[in-house]
Amino acid sequence: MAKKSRQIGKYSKQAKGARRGKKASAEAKEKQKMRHSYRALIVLGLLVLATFGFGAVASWRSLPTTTTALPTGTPPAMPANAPGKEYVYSGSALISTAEPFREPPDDLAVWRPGTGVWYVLNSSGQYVTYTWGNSSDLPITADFDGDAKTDFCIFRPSTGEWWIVKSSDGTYYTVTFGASGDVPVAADYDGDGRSDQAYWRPSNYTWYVYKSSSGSTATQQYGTSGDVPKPADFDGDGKADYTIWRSSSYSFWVMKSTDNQSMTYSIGASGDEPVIGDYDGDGKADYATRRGSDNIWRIRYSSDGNIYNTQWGISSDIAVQGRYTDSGDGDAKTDIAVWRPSTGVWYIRRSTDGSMRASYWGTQGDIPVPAPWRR
Ligand SMILES: [Ca+2]
Ligand SMILES: [Ca+2]
Ligand SMILES: [Ca+2]
Ligand SMILES: [Ca+2]
Repeated sequence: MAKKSRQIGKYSKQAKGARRGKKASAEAKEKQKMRHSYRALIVLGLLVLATFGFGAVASWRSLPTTTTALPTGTPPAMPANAPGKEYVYSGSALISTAEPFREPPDDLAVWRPGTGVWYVLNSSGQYVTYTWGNSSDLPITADFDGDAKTDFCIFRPSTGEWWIVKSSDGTYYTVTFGASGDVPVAADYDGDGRSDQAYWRPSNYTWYVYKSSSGSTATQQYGTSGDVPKPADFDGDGKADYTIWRSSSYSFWVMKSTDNQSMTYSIGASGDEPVIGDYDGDGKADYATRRGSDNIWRIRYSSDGNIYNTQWGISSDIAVQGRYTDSGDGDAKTDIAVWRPSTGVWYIRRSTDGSMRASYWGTQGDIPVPAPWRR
């Protein structure tokens, strides 16, 4: 019976189809349309999945890899400036801060790119460690909250982000200022006692400064292709001057913050390295170079205009000139100093009497970050 029924059914369908040939053709078209609709739906679904999937992967890939949680909100208000201080910079490093009662010296410190750990040694022989940043970041030594203590900070070249831990209260914030390829040149350009986020763009030789005093951005084209930005206060007004080192003519070019006039000074020879500091302690940065072949530091004192040559270190050393202090050296002058990566030893030439202080701190692969950490 069942077989017969199916046969009948088949027959019936065929008969029905024969009777309604035109309608069957229309139905087939309708079914085809539906199949197309289903396919369209499936394709749309796949597209949606792909979009969300890619978005998830993209956002996962763009997550920062610092060891702390993502920051939220806008940077908090900065504390008021402490007046009456004078700041001297070497590159982005604050090398001297004059205060009414105490002048903070530079502490020995290194940053370890592999782990992102900062190791800061203070003058009492105590040390602190802090994990901040990863291997592709650049360590920055600057005082953004103006408490005369250096803040833990990294600049992320891939995104132009500054990740800053304020020494005043331990909180952190990020600022996006700059882009891939820019050179960070943090310093106090407006002279309010707080470092400003700043970068120099090699493609257009332009300085971009996010002024801490006003929150506005200053731009200034200064320099040319191949130059190296090294901001420092050459005219001694407490404001960093746009400064570049031109190795092709072994010359410094400075745009003075006092009158925006440019001045230049040639010292050394091709291949020399700029080692700006305030070696005579008069509050003005001095032109200085270091040569790898003879390890001679050539320093022009701003106070008397003379050039003083001092041999110090070996060519594989890293220059870490700064104002270090110990029992035998407590003046305001920058000390000639090198850090030896192979041994982790700092060789500091005391500005007071030219004697040597040797201190072990750091290991091969570290980046020296001496600054007034005061921890
Ligand atoms: Ca600070
Ligand atoms: Ca400032
Ligand atoms: Ca200046
Ligand atoms: Ca000087």
